[in-house]
Amino acid sequence: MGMLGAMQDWPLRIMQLMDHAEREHGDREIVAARADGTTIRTNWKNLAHDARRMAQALERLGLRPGDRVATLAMNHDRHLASWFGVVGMGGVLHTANPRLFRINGQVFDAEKPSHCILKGTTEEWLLNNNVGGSAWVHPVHIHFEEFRVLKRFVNGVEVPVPPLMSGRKDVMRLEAGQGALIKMQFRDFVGRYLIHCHNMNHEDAFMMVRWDIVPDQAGLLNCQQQMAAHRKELEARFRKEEVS
Ligand SMILES: [Cu+2]
Repeated sequence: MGMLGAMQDWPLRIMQLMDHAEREHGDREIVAARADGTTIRTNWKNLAHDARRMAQALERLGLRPGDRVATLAMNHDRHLASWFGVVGMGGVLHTANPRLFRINGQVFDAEKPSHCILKGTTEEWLLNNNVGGSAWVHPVHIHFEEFRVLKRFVNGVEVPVPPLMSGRKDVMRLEAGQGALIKMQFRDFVGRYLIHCHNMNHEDAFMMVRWDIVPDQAGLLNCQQQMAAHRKELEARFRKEEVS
């Protein structure tokens, strides 16, 4: 027996989003601010045109489908055009970002843990969106196991946990100035896990931390040694950056 679902019978590809936007919303305005302070006003029709030019330019440069293209750009119209341009010619896009985020003063390193946990324990973590002058919302996502929200804060003052937030969660949405005390249990598994911001531009710039669950005291000691080495390395790197 077969059944027709409500899903489309064609694969949803990135370029179909672009085609749809051009066809159905061609005049819809796109406003972008560039780093030099200028404001650019364009629309989906022009953007689709720019993306095709970008794809052709990449092909002329000798790029072939499957080749990787990295972009170094902020969130403006040219970057948007290059997203669709790269994907349109069959390339694989990597949005490289030189301005890496830090969490607790550390940049992300996939090879080293930034926090060590002994299996079978429970921990309370304080999540704080307290970057001065920033209005960004960070949907903080934690891998491994769902947590419970024990307390919520706005600018350091405790506020009630609303009913919607009292269940088990794996994302904590934090607006500027908001914080949360959460509780997690580390029961069945050991290994490497992540906590990261789910805003795509933030996770692309590595707003994330690796944390490990280890099986025993020997594992904990080993993990802590790696963590200390990581911190030392970062300190040396930042000192070098400040000097140069
Ligand atoms: Cu974020």
